[in-house]
Amino acid sequence: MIMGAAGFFSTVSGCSGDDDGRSLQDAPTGPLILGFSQVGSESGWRLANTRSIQKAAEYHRIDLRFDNAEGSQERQIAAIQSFIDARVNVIAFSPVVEAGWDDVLRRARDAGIPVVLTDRLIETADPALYVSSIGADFVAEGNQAALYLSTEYSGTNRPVSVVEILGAAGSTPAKQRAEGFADTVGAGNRLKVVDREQGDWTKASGEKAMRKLLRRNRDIDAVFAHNDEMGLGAAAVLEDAGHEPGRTPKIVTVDATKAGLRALIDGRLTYVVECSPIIGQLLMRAVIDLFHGGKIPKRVASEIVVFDRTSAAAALPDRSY
Ligand code: GYE
Repeated sequence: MIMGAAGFFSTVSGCSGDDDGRSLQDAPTGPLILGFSQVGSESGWRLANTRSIQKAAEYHRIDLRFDNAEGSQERQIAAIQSFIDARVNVIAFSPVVEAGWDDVLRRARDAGIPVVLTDRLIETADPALYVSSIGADFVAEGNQAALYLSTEYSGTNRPVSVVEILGAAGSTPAKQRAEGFADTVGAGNRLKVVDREQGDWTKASGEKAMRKLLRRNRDIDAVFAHNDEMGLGAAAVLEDAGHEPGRTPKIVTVDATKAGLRALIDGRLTYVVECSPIIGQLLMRAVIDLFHGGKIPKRVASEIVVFDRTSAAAALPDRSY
């Protein structure tokens, strides 16, 4: 178990590197040069993730070449190629979507540059294209959201109508939170996801999605929004429509940003599942170990933390994001 800056992360077996876990790469003489391609600036979570990576690189005196793709896969691929051309020592990135990375990652491998995935995953037939992935268990986050609602309605003997606002299409958190939520809903006989609408992680997309869901559905007992921003957008629309968001309907979100926890304390959200963005130290640890003989776990996953109104009030003063 590794203690990250904002919680515990556990490693999964299958260390990269040769048998005794010796260094995969010969250590460079000067500072390590890390090329990092970030998804964008779409949410409070993402801004905290960027700050965590930049602060950790500075702390460890790693030369960080940082590119913000502002949501474009094409720009992420171009940034990774530029890191290859600049012959950085190591590349890391959070893939905006799962598909379409094999070609550029093969070029990184051909150039002898190891790649670390952060936050999200890629679809590939060749998992050797990256040495490690550091991020949250998004399926478990979806499980946890549905488990909360299932428990809340355990005394109800009627079907409970849930609507879902999805994160950006094709991204690991959107796919896996939906998968985890559906698995737990399907395991019971009370909750029913009666409708879904596509969002893109922003508050505006949550507002737009909730307006459409309200037009299509008369009775909504609960909303599951894949992140705080979309949940807050949904709450604003519900409030304008005369509902009491957080109570009728209940609203469950993921991330646990300060804005999310404040809304939880105010009663406008009902339950929040944490997904820690503070992975900078873990990334730099992996980068340093890659060149200085440490063992590189193939997977480092964060533990699940959940918040209700009481625990949010206790946690908020010390929140770093
Ligand atoms: O939930 C959302 C951000 O990849 C886990 O992306 C991250 C997600 C997070 O925009 O707020």
